[in-house]
Amino acid sequence: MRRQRGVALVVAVLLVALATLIVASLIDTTDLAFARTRNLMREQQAYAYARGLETWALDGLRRDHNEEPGVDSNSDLWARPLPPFDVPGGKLTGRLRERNGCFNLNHLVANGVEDPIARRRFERLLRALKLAPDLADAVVDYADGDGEPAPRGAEDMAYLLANPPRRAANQAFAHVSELRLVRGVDDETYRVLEAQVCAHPAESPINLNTATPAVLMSLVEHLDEARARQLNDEGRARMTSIDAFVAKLQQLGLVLDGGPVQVAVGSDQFQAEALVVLDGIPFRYYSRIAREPQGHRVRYRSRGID
Ligand SMILES: [Ca+2]
Ligand SMILES: [Ca+2]
Repeated sequence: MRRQRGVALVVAVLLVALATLIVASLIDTTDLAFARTRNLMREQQAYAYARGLETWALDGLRRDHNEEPGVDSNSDLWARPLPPFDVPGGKLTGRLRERNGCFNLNHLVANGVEDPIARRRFERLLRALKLAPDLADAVVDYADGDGEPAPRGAEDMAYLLANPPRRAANQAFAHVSELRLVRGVDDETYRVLEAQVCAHPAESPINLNTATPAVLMSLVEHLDEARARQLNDEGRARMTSIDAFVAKLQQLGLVLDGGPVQVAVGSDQFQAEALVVLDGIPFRYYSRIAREPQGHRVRYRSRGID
């Protein structure tokens, strides 16, 4: 009799435990569903704010272009970050950056064939970054139209033997991260290069006002880092013509290698960035904007990473 009462007690305790578990999981599911719905709503809201900021950025770029066409620098009005301001549910900040201060990888190959001026400049960039200049062979091979490897280069045969097997793209770079696929570009090389190169349309020039010291060194033979930093003026350089840059070089006894090709004092690639924080949840949005003869166009949008 005592044993039966003992079993009944254990069963009762187990039932109570089970019931508690079920109720707890029900509450948890409700909380989770509530959180999920709130997050979805906040995401929609954040996206709407980011699109608003994009419109602000496009408007600013249009006005800037009308005021002084063809000249852009980091001291322009559009380059000032938007101070944080309150919106229902949180805070919003934004900024606009130009993206022409880099070496455009797509200058290296024109109509499927290596461009000798861009090739020389790229080799100088590699030297300025303390990387092997013959890496240029593999980068050009990856993008040029033929299947003939340069002496230190690599085409399909080398890539098909790689693990995993792949092929040379034999076309323009779509994104800088494609460099990771090029033979000889290891993690460290990529990390160094990524900060100095871009993969814009081939006609997109290097902006001399925003070019980093390393990119300036790529354009001029014998330009050392100290003088490149002087020309860059800590990112605040503001020349209104290519001639002004050439004149500064002349004072230093230097010349712009290749002449005024693939360079400019204006930008045609921009990035609008929005950071929206709602209920403590951060949302980051990026819009790539191209300045084209017919106007400004959003090339692509991304969230989280640029
Ligand atoms: Ca090729
Ligand atoms: Ca080739």
